[in-house]
Amino acid sequence: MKFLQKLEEASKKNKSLLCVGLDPDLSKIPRNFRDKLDPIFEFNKNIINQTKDYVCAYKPNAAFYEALGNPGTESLKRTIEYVKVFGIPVILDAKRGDIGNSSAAYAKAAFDVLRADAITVSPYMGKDSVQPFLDYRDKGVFVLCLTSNEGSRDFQAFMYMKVAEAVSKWNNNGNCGLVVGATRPEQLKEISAVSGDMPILIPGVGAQQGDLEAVVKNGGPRPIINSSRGIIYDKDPHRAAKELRDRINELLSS
Ligand code: OMP
Repeated sequence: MKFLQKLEEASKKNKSLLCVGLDPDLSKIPRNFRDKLDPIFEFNKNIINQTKDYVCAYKPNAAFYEALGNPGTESLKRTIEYVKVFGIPVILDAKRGDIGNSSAAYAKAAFDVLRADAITVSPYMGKDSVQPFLDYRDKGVFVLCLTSNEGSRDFQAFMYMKVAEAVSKWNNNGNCGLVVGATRPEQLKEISAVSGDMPILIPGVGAQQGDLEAVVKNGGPRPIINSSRGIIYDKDPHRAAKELRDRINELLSS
């Protein structure tokens, strides 16, 4: 099934625009998981079991798994396979992008080996660095447009509209999306005005204190609103995900 179709089905079924970020940190996960054979997978599995009825997607950030070496990669693979059981799409947050030949290998790793449904990529090296990902027509490709961190003012501030317009043109297979931080609601409005019906992945609510109300208002027709630490480290992830899903829906209808 195509990424976008899978996203829409999960979104419809769970009445949700919420994406939960699976960014597990061994030093922060509860003690009872640390004694298990695969602590990261067991922690994720518990989060998935508690939140799977309230999300439209999951977004594991590759850094947290790669930092653990081969066992981390195995935990990531198992996590992706586990999410698949519920028909929910997985966006691998890897922010890749290199010369075409190397990007092709990154795309193979994400889509053929890890079997993610979508990936985040950087546009900095230009279209040929993103093309190998776009060639996987059934997979989603989220291009960084304006990120949530302070440093996005260094370079991205001068070119985010150029990125949004370029990616709209690269979208021949209908599999592109953009990434815009929830901490940049005014720019999100400008971006969604030119990005048509491309989905916009919006991280930065919760721990980074992005403006949820403005994000829902300015996020275009297909916002995907991500929270990672705000959900996974809550003492009750089930309640945290449900509350955030419901709050988004409330804002949508107000
Ligand atoms: P929390 O701040 O814990 O909700 O995590 C946010 C997640 O989204 C992390 O995995 C970040 O790496 C990622 N992210 C941002 O925080 N800001 C961005 O602009 C883009 C991303 C991303 O591409 O997902």
